[in-house]
Amino acid sequence: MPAISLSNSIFRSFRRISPNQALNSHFGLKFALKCMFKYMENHHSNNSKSDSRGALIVLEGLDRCGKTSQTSRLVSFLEGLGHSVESWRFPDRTTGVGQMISSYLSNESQLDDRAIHLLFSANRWEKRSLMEDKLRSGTTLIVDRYSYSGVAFSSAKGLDIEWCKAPEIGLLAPDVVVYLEISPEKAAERGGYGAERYEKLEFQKKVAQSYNMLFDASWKIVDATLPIEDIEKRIREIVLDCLITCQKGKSLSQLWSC
Ligand code: Z5A
Ligand code: MG
Repeated sequence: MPAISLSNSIFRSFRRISPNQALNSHFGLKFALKCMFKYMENHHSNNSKSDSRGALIVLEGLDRCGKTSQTSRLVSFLEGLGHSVESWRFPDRTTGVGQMISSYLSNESQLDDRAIHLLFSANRWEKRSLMEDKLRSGTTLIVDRYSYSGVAFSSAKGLDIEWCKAPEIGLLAPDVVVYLEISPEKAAERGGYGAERYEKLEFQKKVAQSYNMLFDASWKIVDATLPIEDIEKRIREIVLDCLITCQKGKSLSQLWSC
């Protein structure tokens, strides 16, 4: 497909050139990418048999690793390229279930560990069909925390990891999980700890160990201690490659296959 070859050669050339050249060619590159995405989106809407779709991108990591900052930067970047994209986050505190979760996180209510785990999962299930509709209609979703947070935080409390995964089975599997890696100590130095239930150094250490048990082939590890702009650049590369694969018709799959 010509648009795919175009994109591949754009990325190859972009990797070969110096930062100054990249800066100078920034607008040309942006324009080329914009044309490519428009071509692929039009191709999709003109061909009802096409399996082209948006990508499901998840950002994960410890508290304060930079997920929310990078989510909004990435969404702006993709919007600027003319791509159809939405920013999502879990927990989604706007729903009835989300409000129960929010009250628990802010220590206004108490719940059994298993009950809150299932609420977090239900909060994802209530958005599942909308998520699938959006992806199939060509919209890319950038999701700030997902099932991995659910399993990592609950298993860090001592719940069995397989029990934690069970209610997530059948949710859509991300095309890429960007894991922003930072030590709990470094993350704590960024400040802002203390307001919510899980924001304690000792607990975050256990969460980090739990995350380590969840790595699979869909994960890309990014050093979250780099300057924000460097992380942003790395995430863009990962995500643009992934968008192309999804536009080519990669099929949707479900958790929890690994
Ligand atoms: N939870 C759960 O138990 N089960 C589940 O299923 C789910 C979640 C989905 C709420 O999450 C809690 O719910 C969470 C897990 C649990 N508890 N904890 N802990 P949340 O997503 O609502 O938490 P949050 O408060 O929005 O975000 P966060 O995770 O704490 O932070 P972040 O989004 O990763 O980071 P940030 O807000 O982008 O940045 C934090 C600060 O660092 C900020 O001042 C930035 O300017 C700074 N920053 C960011 N990047 C950098 C770099 N590269 N260098 C220096 N400084 C930086
Ligand atoms: Mg956040």
